[in-house]
Amino acid sequence: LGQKGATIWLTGLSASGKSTIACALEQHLLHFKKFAYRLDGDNVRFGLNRDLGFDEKSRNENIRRIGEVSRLFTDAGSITITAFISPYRADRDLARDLHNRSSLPFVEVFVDAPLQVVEDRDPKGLYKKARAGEIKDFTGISAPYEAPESPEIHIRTDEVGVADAVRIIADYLVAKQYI
Ligand code: GGZ
Repeated sequence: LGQKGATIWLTGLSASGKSTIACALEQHLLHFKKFAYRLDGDNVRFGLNRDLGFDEKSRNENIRRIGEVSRLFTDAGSITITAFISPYRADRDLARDLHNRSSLPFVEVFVDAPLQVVEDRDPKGLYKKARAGEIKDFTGISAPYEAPESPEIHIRTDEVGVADAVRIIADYLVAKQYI
């Protein structure tokens, strides 16, 4: 296969740009014949985790399972890209520990945009609904987001475009010899 696998763990608010960067990064890696696989809400929250909601316990379990699945993919040699809010530091650290115990690379990427920016973007109108009290436990409004304190990579998506974000992550993977 010529590659050992690594988990690229994107974390950030809704509408921060996680899915966009995850898709573009996956395409970039596949273009260079790297085995990449993306885990996001569409293929996880509607399948494996369809029994889970958005209260704190459900999010803990969501991230625990995604951590386990990403470890398996990465153990199989994939560049595994996860795109979940993953708002709790302890949950992300558990996923990291799981990888560390198997000597598998784990790259935490803080996909960072100020709340005001993501609220202005509001592509699905979810922030508006959350402000109106129509969605409870909404991250950034009525549920916490614990920003990473020492992520491997920090990208401000209100300042850096998608192509540059992909380049920053890909350059990191090359520098670390993960690809
Ligand atoms: C946050 C919510 C909520 C609540 C539904 N809080 O922007 P989106 O729509 O497409 O992505 C968000 C997604 C978050 O799911 P995750 O699995 O990434 O969350 S976590 O890691 O915290 O478990 C949003 C939508 O689901 N969504 N209700 N209350 N986001």
